[in-house]
Amino acid sequence: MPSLDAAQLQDEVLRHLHLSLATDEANASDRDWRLALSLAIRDQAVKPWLESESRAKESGAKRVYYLSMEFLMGRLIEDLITNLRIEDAARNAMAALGQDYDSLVKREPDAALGNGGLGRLAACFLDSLSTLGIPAFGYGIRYEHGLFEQSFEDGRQMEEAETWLKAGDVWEIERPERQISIGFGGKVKEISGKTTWIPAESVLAVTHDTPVVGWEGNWTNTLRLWAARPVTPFDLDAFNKGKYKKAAKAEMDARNISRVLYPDDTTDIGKELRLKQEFFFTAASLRDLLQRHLDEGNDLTSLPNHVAIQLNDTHPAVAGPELVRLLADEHGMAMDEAITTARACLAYTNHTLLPEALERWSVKLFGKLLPRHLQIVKIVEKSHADSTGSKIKIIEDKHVKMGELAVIMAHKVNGVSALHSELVKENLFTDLHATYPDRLVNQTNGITPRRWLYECNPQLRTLINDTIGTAWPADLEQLKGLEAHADDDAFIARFAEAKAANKQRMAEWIKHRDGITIDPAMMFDIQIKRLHEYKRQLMNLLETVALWNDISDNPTANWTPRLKVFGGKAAPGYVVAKEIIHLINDVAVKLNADPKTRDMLQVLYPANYNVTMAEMMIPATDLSEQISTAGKEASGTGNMKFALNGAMTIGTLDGANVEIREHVGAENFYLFGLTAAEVEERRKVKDFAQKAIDASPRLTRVVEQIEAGVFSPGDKDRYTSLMERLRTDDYFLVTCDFDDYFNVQRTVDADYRNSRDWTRKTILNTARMGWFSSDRTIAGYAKDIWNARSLTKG
Ligand code: 26V
Repeated sequence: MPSLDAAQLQDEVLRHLHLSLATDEANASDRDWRLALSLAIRDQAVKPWLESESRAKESGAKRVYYLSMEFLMGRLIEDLITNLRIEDAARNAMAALGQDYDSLVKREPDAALGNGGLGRLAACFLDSLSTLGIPAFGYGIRYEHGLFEQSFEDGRQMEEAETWLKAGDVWEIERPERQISIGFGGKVKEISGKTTWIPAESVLAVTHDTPVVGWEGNWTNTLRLWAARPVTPFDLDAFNKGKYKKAAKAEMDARNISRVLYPDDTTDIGKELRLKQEFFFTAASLRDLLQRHLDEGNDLTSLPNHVAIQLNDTHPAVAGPELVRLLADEHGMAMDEAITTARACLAYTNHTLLPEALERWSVKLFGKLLPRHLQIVKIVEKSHADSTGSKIKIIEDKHVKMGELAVIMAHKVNGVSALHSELVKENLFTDLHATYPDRLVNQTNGITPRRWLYECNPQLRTLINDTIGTAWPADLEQLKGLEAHADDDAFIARFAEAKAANKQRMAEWIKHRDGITIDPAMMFDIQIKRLHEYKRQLMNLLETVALWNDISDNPTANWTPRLKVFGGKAAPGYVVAKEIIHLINDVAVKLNADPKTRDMLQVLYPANYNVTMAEMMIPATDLSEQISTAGKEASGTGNMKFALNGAMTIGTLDGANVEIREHVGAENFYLFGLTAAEVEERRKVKDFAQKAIDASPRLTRVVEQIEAGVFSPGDKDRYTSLMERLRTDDYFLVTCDFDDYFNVQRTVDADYRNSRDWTRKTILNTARMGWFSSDRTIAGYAKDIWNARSLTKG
């Protein structure tokens, strides 16, 4: 493990302040200090990084290539400091320089190159791959603009471009000499007996590398992001003729490919650019890894011994035909062998069953951008049909179905929780599962305990260290050792103190950020995640209004004071989700102003939820809301973060909730709602939603209040269509689960008042969540899917 003391680090920071940033102590800005510290820390990562790469090379071991459109990294500074174990040195060095370490660290912008769970999972996986010492690259796109910034105007969501690169990314190493030309469009020709794709246009993919340091700095992998640049900087001839726009057009078109992360792809506009993004980073990554394989003196037949390519959803599924094309057309391998070789390298993870999120490209667009790939898709489809007799098509209704393509081109396909993987087999790829019975498997998601406990919850970290020692961050099952203390009064008191301190920290943060006062003595009931109907933020809100009604009717009863917290962004084109955001904000205004109830119930919706906000809120949570319609949330990973940090969960039998409940014990989990099978049955009942509303006086009252404009004074009809949808088209069964949810919430109220027993339950949650470390998940992938090994562990 690299080590350096505060004095050495102080010298390094000053050196960077002077030589890299050309300033001095008297003139340095906060940004200068942050960058100087970051550069000094990055330096510490370089030697182990280079050593890891050369060890990987010498060993000839298999490398894992994780292809993902999204990496939701958040801030990196604390991650590196923690993993390099130089926390004290960093803190003391900055103090000696008269700088406040905590406020400097907070100035780093989040790298928000992802939308939600899928992108954050990729980031946790990188952390675990390095911690486990498995040689790996994360491959993705260096978006100039990450996920949009959200603000609220009169309760409505507004979006603005995000600018994380404004002050430069201090962690990346740009390698301008390492660039790969990527083609689009054009024609396929036979040239001296060889099938050759001649693209009509090309762009360059330029390498940007970021070190990913594992726990204790024992191994460092690379996150390699591609930026799109023009082949020729600009058209000098056009420029000299005064045609400035024309002169710059090629550059703009090229740069647009890595300009912005797609916040959704529900609309037709941008479809072509999205497909270009997918092919751009996939093709660059494949060429890069093939070159490495050949440079290391291997031949292509041995590719599957050295290369495991994981497709994070279907976004990089064009890797199938592209790898076949590279092997067959460019390296002369026979087509059948190319398909077999590619399949032995490729594996695919499915992250959703939602039909609107399953990628399909029109044959017209696909063939226009990737004419040779369309031919190869047809060859693959035919070879699949010939060898298996299967009738499943990749191309159907004039669309290329990327899910089917990925299953047929992969040797293993996994879902992300036990329940979801079963549903993938039963409902999504039913016929393909029958054809390839060993292909579909499960790897339940996990989270990195370094970021999601050690770093974000120093209070609890210290208590755990004091109780079971310090080896748990790399071996999370050791948390089991806390169980023995679950009945120990002194330990219970310290656990409760840690929670209280985290709630206090969150209260100060929101006061400072938004000027809002919240009371840390209330129960913090938190739902933070993307806004989507299936996640049912609306049900949570309806329950909030129902509770408000009950409190208003009987304000002197013995209520358990609650703070309801919402956080999350809606896709800019997702109208219903945006109406729900508006309604949450409208309800917040009304309830928070009600003198009769506001000491018992308050609603908070801080704008612009991101990884950093999650790190603040999760440790402060008493109750975690995981209330999706059963069968719809593939896994969830937020659910794991909350339970690990000692929150109780109220949730449905969905995604990884099922396994969380099994691990923490049914008595330590608030379960409600229909099961996935019951959901399917209920949908068949005529007018099920209206019937459920009619059967529930509480729900009826709430819906009628919203319809009457109680929360939108002066604009009575604001939520008419939202409520109409609830009554007649409640696809996610908010109405059917409402009463059960409301009632279980009252059990939560009662239990929370018995604070000793409540804390005991939350301790058992933390103690029993060790299995949900992403180290366990990655070890599972390595064994069952990649056949990859660790170079640091025996
Ligand atoms: C994408 C889209 C795009 C079009 C509009 C509707 C829609 C709905 C959902 C999605 C999700 C795409 C895939 C995804 O992010 N899945 C999430 O993956 C997490 C990591 O495996 C998992 O924990 C979440 O349950 C799952 O939703």
